[in-house]
Amino acid sequence: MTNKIIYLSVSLITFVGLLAIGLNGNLDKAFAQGDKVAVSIVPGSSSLTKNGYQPDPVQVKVGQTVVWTNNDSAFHTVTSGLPGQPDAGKLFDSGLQGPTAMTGKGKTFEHTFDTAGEFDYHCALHPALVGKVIVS
Ligand SMILES: [Cu+2]
Repeated sequence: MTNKIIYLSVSLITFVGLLAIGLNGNLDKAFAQGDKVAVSIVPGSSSLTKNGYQPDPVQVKVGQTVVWTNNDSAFHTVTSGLPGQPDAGKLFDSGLQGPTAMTGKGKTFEHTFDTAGEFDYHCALHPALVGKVIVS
């Protein structure tokens, strides 16, 4: 009788433990999937020299994903680096064509930042439109 109680207790504790590990794993996964930070390309940003991307700078943690949404009626890009620099577009670029091109309102582009640092970016069509991502 005592052995049976011990057996049932150990089984129950093991079951609860595995359940907790399973739930915890799923929660971690759900958090990682939802770990996105939004930046808006605001209406009228074609003629703005600051705060065309909002917030600016945007602060994120290593591993987080920035999701830019074009809330303007004009075509914009999210292009890494500063305008005219040799490394422009090397790290990320929504581009001028293809599925990631932010041709109009509601278009989104995202990039996951895997290393800490400060990352300038700009719009290839409106070089005065610049922003920065600070990853810590
Ligand atoms: Cu633009």
